[in-house]
Amino acid sequence: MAGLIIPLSSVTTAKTAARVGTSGCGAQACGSKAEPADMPAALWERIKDHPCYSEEAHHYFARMHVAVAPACNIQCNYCNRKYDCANESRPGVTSERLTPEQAARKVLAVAAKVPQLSVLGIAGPGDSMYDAAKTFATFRLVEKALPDLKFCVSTNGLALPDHIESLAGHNIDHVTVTINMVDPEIGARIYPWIYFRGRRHHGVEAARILHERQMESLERLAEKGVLIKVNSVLIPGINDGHLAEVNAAIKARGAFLHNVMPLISDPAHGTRFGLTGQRGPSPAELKAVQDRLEGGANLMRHCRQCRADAVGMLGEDLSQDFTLGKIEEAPAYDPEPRRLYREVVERERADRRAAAATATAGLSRSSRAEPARLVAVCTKGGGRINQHFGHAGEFQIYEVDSAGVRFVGHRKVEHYCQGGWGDDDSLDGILAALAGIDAVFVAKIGRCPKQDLAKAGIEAVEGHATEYIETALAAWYAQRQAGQDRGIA
Ligand code: CLF
Ligand code: SF4
Repeated sequence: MAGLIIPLSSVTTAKTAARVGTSGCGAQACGSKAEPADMPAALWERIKDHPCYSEEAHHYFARMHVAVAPACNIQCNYCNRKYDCANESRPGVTSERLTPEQAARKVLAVAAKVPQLSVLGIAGPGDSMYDAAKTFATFRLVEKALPDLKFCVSTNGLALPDHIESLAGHNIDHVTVTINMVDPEIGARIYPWIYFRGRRHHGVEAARILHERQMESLERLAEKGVLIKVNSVLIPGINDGHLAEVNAAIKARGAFLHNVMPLISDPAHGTRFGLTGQRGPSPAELKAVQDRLEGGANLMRHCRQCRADAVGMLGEDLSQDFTLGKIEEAPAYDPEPRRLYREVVERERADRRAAAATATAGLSRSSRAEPARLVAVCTKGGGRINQHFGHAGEFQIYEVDSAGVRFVGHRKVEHYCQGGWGDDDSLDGILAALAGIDAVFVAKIGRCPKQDLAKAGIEAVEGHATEYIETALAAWYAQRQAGQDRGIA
């Protein structure tokens, strides 16, 4: 465990190494770029430290899930829960199931080592509300020791209407409901069955019951003032053309955020979709659907589709460092590092916002319209370019044009650097993941991968190490605009 402590200085010098459900727990508007000026102060207070509800917060704060809810009351064609898997990073996977008491111990152990921790979520590996007794017992134990932690649950919504009062009573302010359809005919292609009121229902009838319970959940949560996020799994050919209707329906019922996630489909996972060849969307297809939804319910674009026992920053997975065998019986917890960390972050994010505003203001002044560019960034957190190319387990993707710099997603990759040397197989995968990208911003990169990127038409940009992402990207884009203005780009 020694060496796991993530230092406060990570915010400015980037020492956080980074890599990271039920249907997942797992914006350009609130989810992605919201700032205090975009909303009432009281609302900002509720989301500003939540790494899923605020895109800005995900550069600074961590969440953890405890896998106390193994049972589920529906079957999704994209789900196959695994309980002993350390290698897969996707919803429904966990290394071990916990009792509420074990979970509370684990939360204390993580809080003692990870000052970024701000949220405890229960996201399976089954359904947090079907297994509601374990979910609530866990929160009861944790709230005594860590009263400043935000609580979050993720659910398919079928059992949710039965627990609305209890959620409010436990101060659970953030609820995610996975809603993939509002048309039961489409639902029947996603859900083979549900278990409701003591019996199984199949096909369209099952999907209709689920739909009605999900809509009732949204309406009643909204009445209580709970912040609702809706997750939708984008399934090409099944609901890709339907998600605009879902977006409109959830917005009408008070959802705060809509998170459209790509279907993860692989025969090796043993899911029905994986075994029958249903493919997931490409990054470009995902972005196209998300772009089409702009203007409706606020979009979240930074979801990492976490494991049911995920620990750390969203792009990071420390879960294997906090298995039961590695944590103490009674972890010692000092709240001071987390308090100090939040102070540092408040200063840092204000500085970053000011720097970004200045940098992007210059972009709109160019007389020539340079086309929008897609840029990949290597970052370990803090909103800075602070990671070597070879160490990246994911790239954060930004779109830059004369209107500014916008976060649009992330792409996971295998590390290029494998203990001191570069891996050509990984590089092939990285180049495929970077399809459509114009430039990669890195803290450092070796000569060989730089040349290979150049051959693929991707510029590796090294000159902005440790700078804020927005500042660096705006400067790079402004240079291209200047070239356009001089007729040389
Ligand atoms: Fe967990 Fe979900 Fe709460 Fe976040 S995750 S229960 S809202 S604390 Fe976040 Fe993970 Fe995406 Fe979920 S990145 S899968 S959206
Ligand atoms: Fe799996 Fe149940 Fe979540 Fe569907 S709702 S993804 S079946 S755990």
